[in-house]
Amino acid sequence: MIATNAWTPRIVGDPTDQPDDAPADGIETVRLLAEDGAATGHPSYSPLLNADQVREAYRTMFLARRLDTEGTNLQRQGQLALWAPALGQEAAQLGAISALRPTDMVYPSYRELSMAMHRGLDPVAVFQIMRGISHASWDVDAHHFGLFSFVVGAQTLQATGYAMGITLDGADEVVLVCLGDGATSEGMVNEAFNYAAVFNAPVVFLVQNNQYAISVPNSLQFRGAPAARAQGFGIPGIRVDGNDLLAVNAVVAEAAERARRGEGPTVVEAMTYRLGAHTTADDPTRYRSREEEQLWAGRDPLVRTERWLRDQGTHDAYFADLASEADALATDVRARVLALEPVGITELYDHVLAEPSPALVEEREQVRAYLANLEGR
Ligand SMILES: Cc1ncc(C[n+]2csc(CCOP(=O)(O)OP(=O)(O)O)c2C)c(N)n1
Repeated sequence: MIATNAWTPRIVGDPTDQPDDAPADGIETVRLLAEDGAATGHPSYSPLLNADQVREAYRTMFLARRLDTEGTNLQRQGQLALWAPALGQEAAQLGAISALRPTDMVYPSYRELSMAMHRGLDPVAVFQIMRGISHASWDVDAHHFGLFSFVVGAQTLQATGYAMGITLDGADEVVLVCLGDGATSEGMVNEAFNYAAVFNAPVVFLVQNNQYAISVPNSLQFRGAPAARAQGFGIPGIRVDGNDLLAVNAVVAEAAERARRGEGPTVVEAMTYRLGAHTTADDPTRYRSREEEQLWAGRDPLVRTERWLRDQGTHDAYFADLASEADALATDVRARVLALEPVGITELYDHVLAEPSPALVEEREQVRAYLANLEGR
């Protein structure tokens, strides 16, 4: 256990309730659900979601996972250029976004299909990106949900700038930004942490620590974990069990409320595991063991949440209906994805900037001329 100081105002929990393979740096992993889904007590945090709210979050997690499988299948069938599965990270995502108000801004990375669905986006919008026919087609302002960021870490600067704007406007909003463990090595992320701290920006950095940046494990990524490193920037850092929906929700809710009160940013390190490949272009058997994958498959956040819901009296019928709903959704999304028409290459320039710059127009015209030249052959 680390000593508490001004930047770690956390009471360490019961060490017997820590994951067996918790990082050896002594930082507590906050949990409210044991691995068998049984509720555990915690000296500082209590569940904030009632059974109905957990059912609603679980529904989105379940539907997103079903579409995740469909995404991988469609890529394998040549219908998508790429798919980035989020299998195993659903509780970290839904726990966090359920802690916000609908008007709070979210900056996703590229794995947050479940968060997009929570914000009412048509999942086909995400499939369009992965089919390579759209940069992203949703209205960021209407959904308070930023575009996917494929430039690792760039979204943390955008989120911090947006949060600084909230302060200048005196608006009653906070920002949540998603990033991975690997992203914390990016210069941009370190700049964002520093700016957020110095300007007391109302932003919560949700680091989904799925333990790998493609094939690079945490042990080759950093010596100081994200929750610990935050303190060097003057930001509270807290680690939470990312497969525990209730704990992530409670920790992010506290961080969001701190931000809303004008007390600045927080780094939340949600410990989780990417059960699938990094993307469909990756083969995780090259860099991690079957035993490790099985250990984490046994910690599946959907199974854990389902157990809690069953303990609370949720009946079989709910789960059966949800499975049918998920299959119907997957069928519908698949059909609509297959019906998507390719866009012209030069149309891809239409949504880069609201007012196209001369350089952009010139590039588009060069591409147009090149394509016309090809047709003439
Ligand atoms: C600036 C930048 N550098 C490198 C890449 C290539 N790249 C794509 S994903 C990735 C790993 C990111 O790992 P992490 O931040 O842990 O997130 P995860 O994919 O595990 O969710 C890298 C290096 C990129 N897209 N952008």
